[in-house]
Formats: sequence, C-alpha cells, structure tokens
Amino acid sequence: MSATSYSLAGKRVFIAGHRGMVGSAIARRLASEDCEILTVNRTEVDLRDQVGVRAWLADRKPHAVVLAAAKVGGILANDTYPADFLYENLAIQNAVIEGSFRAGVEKLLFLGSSCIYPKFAPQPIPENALLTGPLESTNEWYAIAKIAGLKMCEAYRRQHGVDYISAMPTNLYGPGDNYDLEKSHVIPALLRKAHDAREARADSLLIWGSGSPRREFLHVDDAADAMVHLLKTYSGYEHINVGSGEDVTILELAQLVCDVVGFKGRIVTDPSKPDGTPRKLMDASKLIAMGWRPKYDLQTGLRDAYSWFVDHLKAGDARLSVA
Ligand code: GFB
Repeated sequence: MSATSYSLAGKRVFIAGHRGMVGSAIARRLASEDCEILTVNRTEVDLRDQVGVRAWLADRKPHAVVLAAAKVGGILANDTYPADFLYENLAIQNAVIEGSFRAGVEKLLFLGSSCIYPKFAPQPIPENALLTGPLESTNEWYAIAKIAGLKMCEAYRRQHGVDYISAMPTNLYGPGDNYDLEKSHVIPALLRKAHDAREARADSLLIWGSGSPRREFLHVDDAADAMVHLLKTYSGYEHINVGSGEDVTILELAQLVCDVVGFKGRIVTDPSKPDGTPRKLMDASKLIAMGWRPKYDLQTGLRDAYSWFVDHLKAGDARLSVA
C-alpha cells in the first residue's frame, strides 16, 4: 500500500455513470474540489460501446476517470439476469479502462463491490480474502465482472505503469437509489414497502428471506467522500475496502426502517425468497488508516434516504413510478 498525493486542482475528471446513485454522489462531492467535471449522456455515448467510448475519451482527454458506471441491482435482479450483469459490466469496464489508457488518462478509480469476496469469507472481510473460496451463487456473475475490473486496473498498472486503482464499497444507499421493488437493494425496498404499508394502514410488512443475514450499509455521500479521498491519497495494486464498520441483521434493519417511516405493524418474513450471503462486513481498516471516516450513522442515513424518497414521490419523479 502506498500513499500518494494526487492534486485534482485544474484537472478534468470524467465521471462514468454520473446519473446513477453513486456517480451523482461523486459529482456532488467533486463540486467542492477545484476540478472540471466531465460527463456524457447515454444518448451521446453508450458506455458499452468500445469504439464510441474510445473516440469520446480521445476527444475530451480527461486527466482522471472515476468508473462508477455499472449495471447494478439487488439479490433478485442479480439472480434473474445473470447474462446482463456479466456482459454489461464487462463491456463497460473494458471500454472505459482501455479507452482511458489510450487517451492518456493519468489516474483512474474503478468501483467494485463487496460481493467480490467468497460467500464464507472471514468477517470482517480483509482485502486479501479475494479469490480464496467460492462466490455466493445469486451474484457470482456481477462479482466475476467486478473481479475482472479490479484485475484490469492491476494489470494495466503492472504492464503500463499507469496509476489505476480500485475501491470495493459495501452495500450503499441514499439519495437517487432505485426504488423498483423487483430490482432494488434491500434499503430502498423496505423504505418503500414500509411507506406503502403505513399509507394503506396495513398490519404487516413482508420482508424477503429469513431476516437473519447480516449486512453492512454505507450512505452514498460517505462512499463518495471515500472515493475522492482514495483518488487524492492512494496509489497501489491492491483494491481498498470502503465500509462503515458496522453490520445489522435484515430483521434489525427492517425494524429501523419501520421506526424511521412510522409504520407500527408486524414484520413478516418470506422464506421463499433468497437470503444470499449470510454475512458481508468489510474490514475497512486500510482506508481508516488513510485518515477517512464515515459521517452518517445508519439511522440518520435512513432518515435522509427516506426524505429523498418522499420528496421525489411528491414531485412525481419518473424514477419512482415503477413499483
Ligand atoms: O440488498 P440485497 O438485495 O442484496 O438484499 P445483497 C440483502 C438482504 O436483504 C437479502 C433481504 O438477504 C435479502 O433477502 N431482503 C429482505 C430484501 N427484504 C428484501 C426486499 O424487499 N428486497 C431486497 N432486495 N432484499 C447484492 C448483490 O446482494 O448486494 C449485488 O446481489 C451487490 O451483486 C449488492 O453486491 C451490493 O446484499 O444480498
């Protein structure tokens, strides 16, 4: 692990995936840095298209790239669309990383996911648990793509000497999340279900699986802050974990969500739905040693996410129309 100082001042920084939850949080965070933010819309360039991406990067010549574009989803979406998760993520990564190299990009940050680790990894999961055991079957397709992405950064660094690094964030949530119940992650799903149950005066809330899996959650603004911290201070082969350091059971999470939303009914489990990995708590001690700390506790973060949901629902945001 090596510390470095990469100044963003006066640099052009391309955020791939600026419309997504993570990319838009990174754009918000980078707005306070003295750099120029570059983005491109899907209608202009399809990030899966190697030729189009290469031409765009060669024309715009960013100094730095944050690769936050990805096809993402919750446990059911991952399990239902394995080909899409594998192909689309590989295509985006290949296009953006190779295109960046050809365009002379000096610093690139690739965003992975905590699902790269084996299903039964030691907890909290250290970076060196990578490739030490079988993956969780519901998301192995996404995980394989993300492992390939971090290995690409490692390989380009090794072969070409470029400063390409990787960060592995834990489960993220916050403003701009996906609230489509079939495709979303657990936090937006439970916020929406609890909200709807309260509005309908229902007496129970159905959660998927047994409720016993443990998950770690990080507010996306904390994650974005960590990404910028890494961009500015880290250079090395090894990917770096990004987490809050605390986990809860899904049942505990559901109770917290009900408290935030004000739903007072019972929580009922649905064992016909998958649990996924039993536990996924990252060891973020390397990042902590670099001087980064999260700001949100889970309850404050959930309140923030819920107020975004309510505000955008009231405003008729089209992203919330699929339920
Ligand atoms: O967030 P989630 O979909 O993804 O589910 P993973 C976390 C846990 O919450 C699982 C349970 O045990 C789910 O069964 N859960 C309970 C629910 N109720 C619900 C619900 O209404 N909706 C959802 N979605 N879950 C994903 C991976 O795994 O995590 C991705 O599939 C990625 O590849 C992402 O890594 C961060 O944490 O299980």
